[in-house]
Amino acid sequence: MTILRSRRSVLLAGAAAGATITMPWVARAAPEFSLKYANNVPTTHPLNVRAKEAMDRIKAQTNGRVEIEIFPNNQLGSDTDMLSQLRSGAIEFFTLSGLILSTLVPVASINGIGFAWGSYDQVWPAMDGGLGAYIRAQIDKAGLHAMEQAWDNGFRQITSSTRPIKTPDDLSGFKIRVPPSPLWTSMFKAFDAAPTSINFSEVYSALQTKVVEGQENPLAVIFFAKLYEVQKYLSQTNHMWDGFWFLANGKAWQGLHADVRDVIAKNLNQSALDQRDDVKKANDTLQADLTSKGMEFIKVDPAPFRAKLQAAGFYKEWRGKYGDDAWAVLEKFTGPIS
Ligand code: X2X
Repeated sequence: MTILRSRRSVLLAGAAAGATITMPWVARAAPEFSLKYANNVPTTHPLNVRAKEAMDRIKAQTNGRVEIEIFPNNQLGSDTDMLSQLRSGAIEFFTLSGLILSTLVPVASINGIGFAWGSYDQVWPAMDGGLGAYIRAQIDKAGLHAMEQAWDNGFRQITSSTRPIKTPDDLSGFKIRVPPSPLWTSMFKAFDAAPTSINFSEVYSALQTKVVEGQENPLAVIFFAKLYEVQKYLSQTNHMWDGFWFLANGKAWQGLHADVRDVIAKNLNQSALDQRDDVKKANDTLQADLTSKGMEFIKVDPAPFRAKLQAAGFYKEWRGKYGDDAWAVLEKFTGPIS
């Protein structure tokens, strides 16, 4: 007589014997947690390459209990749309620049202060240290949760289809696209430019149809989003460093088991570090790549740009908006800004 033992009794017997039971005849159960993650960069960008690795490791390390589906390249809408989806819980995860997040969490744009950073040697001790912790605490208060390690967007460069930008005066009246963020608009108004807030999902077409003359982004975004097809000049201003916070809907995050949260955070943070290395390595070759695509690189002296911001009262204005406490945390890592 065949004794049909229940799946549970087989599992218990196996567990008791210290065996790991694999029952190929049992179809894999649906994941306990099916989650959604959205972002705004092309699938070829290092952010998506490393995020995919993280999701694969999370699925494997949870034995299939957790599956996080990636919706890259603005598939779910603009940054503004996706932030609303994250806040409502329609998606559980979203990577977003702190400067755009600042429409909800004002201090989240502080790392984007113009010409604040000399190099990555200053950026990561700040973002992985006291400045990142300060910002993340404010993000938590807004009902979201930011993973400990920010991902790298990069040092931003100004591009143009009409004329090379060599000095601050070249920005006078320049029709430049900026992401939807008060800090970005403020900075380019301080240069007497004509900034227009446009979500990244619309940037290529806005440049192609000449709605704007230029935009500003790190080399990796310019390359992987193929902006070289609609831009001619690239001025190496390094006017801002910007990153991506890997954000979770706060209620959804707390609704996960603690062991699941630990696996997700560990793997996302590891991929953030891997992605930072990718961007750093890519920056060593992207100038040649973009030049081969027809872009003309212009070396720029940052000093007159920084002086113009100071003369326009930009630093004083934003120190007042963030408050002395936040500004002190920033200057602990950047040195005096004024
Ligand atoms: O919108 C941009 O320019 C981008 C892609 O760099 C950000 O997400 C801030």
